[in-house]
Amino acid sequence: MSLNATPSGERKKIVFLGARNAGKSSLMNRMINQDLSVVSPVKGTTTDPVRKAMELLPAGPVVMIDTPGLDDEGDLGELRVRKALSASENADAAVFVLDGSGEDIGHQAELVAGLGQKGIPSFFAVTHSDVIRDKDSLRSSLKERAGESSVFFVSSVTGEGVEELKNAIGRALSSSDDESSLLSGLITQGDIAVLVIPIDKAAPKGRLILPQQQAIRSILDNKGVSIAVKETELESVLGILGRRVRMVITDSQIFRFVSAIVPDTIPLTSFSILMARYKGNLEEAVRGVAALKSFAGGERILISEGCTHHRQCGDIGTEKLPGWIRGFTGKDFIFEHTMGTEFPSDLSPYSLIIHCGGCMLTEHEMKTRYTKAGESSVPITNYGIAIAYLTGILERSLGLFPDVQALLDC
Ligand SMILES: Nc1nc2c(ncn2[C@@H]2O[C@H](COP(=O)(O)OP(=O)(O)OP(=O)(O)O)[C@@H](O)[C@H]2O)c(=O)[nH]1
Ligand SMILES: [Mg+2]
Repeated sequence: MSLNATPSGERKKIVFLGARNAGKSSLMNRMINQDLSVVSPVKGTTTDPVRKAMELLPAGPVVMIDTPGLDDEGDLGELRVRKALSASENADAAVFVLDGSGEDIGHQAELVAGLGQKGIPSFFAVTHSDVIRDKDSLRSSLKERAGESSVFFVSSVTGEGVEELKNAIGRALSSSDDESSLLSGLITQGDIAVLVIPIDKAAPKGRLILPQQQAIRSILDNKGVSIAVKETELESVLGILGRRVRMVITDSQIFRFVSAIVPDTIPLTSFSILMARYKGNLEEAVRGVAALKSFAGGERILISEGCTHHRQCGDIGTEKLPGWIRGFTGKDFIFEHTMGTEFPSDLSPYSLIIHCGGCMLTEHEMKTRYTKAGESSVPITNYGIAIAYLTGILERSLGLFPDVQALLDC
């Protein structure tokens, strides 16, 4: 990812869903003004989700996702349908694409029934409007499933209705945007935040990682002062600034080292804890980590990362966390790992899920994963909270959030 690009986790996802040949790819191509997805009269042309990042005003950065048809058949077809459904699970808006020139609009609408009830803005795009004769009867047959305002007659040939649909999606996504950021409510004008950023061999060459960038940006947005140091410079900076420092934010992996340097009078937290709060799952993650206390040994623990990176020697997910857990509990466990968009559909074999901070996933995607864990009654936590817990400083690192800190006594 380039430094100027919007992180994928900050892009709202718009997914196009419908039967094969409904015109999903044609419509997405028309909306992005580009022949990106292959279009053909053959059913099942799109076999994998196709993504296109763009700016959609007034919502801002979005990613459009074309998907395979939901009525695909056979073993491969089933796999494709699963991919389309998984793209829809993580979407922030859904466009249900129906071929208005086909006889079976009711059946097509049936295919997407239920997918729109996830509390995300949904739109019915009736394609082929250039050849539809009786729009009124189609509109009334869709009325029961969709409000009048969310049905759009579009033509990917003439462009009819496409701008209107784009504007409606842009408006719906912008109104669901709450403008919050990593440090919202924690920093006010003039506050000094010291960020402790280790530059070790795990640090990417020549740049900062996303939670660090987002913290700096959020401090600037809130008119605060951000001072970034390596752990080796922390003591001298605190010596100069003293109690004028509003808070110290550190990388979780050097939590214990940093905690020994930062006086108790200065609140200390981590990028992971801020990220969990931002993504709306801090409380659950704090509750989830406590499960470790009750393990007998031999339990299955899933360690899941939202991004895909090259595994290094001493990798946090595959090596460090399992090592710390064994050390803390004195017991051994079965550790399993997933990366990127892959996440098990059946969570029942697991006794605990430890997820990364999820900076590459949207808030919606993270919430979906937390919801799935909750539905399967599997405790879930995140890397930073697990590390803080295993190193005995979770209570201190939650000092900025007394309500959540109180959960530790439960
Ligand atoms: N006249 C007309 N033809 C269209 C329109 N939209 C799509 N088509 C045609 O319908 C056929 C199917 O379009 P696609 O965009 O490939 O449909 P799809 O839903 O992506 O299909 P799969 O990838 O197979 O699931 C192609 O021959 C398109 O040219 C439209 O608005 N008007
Ligand atoms: Mg297609």
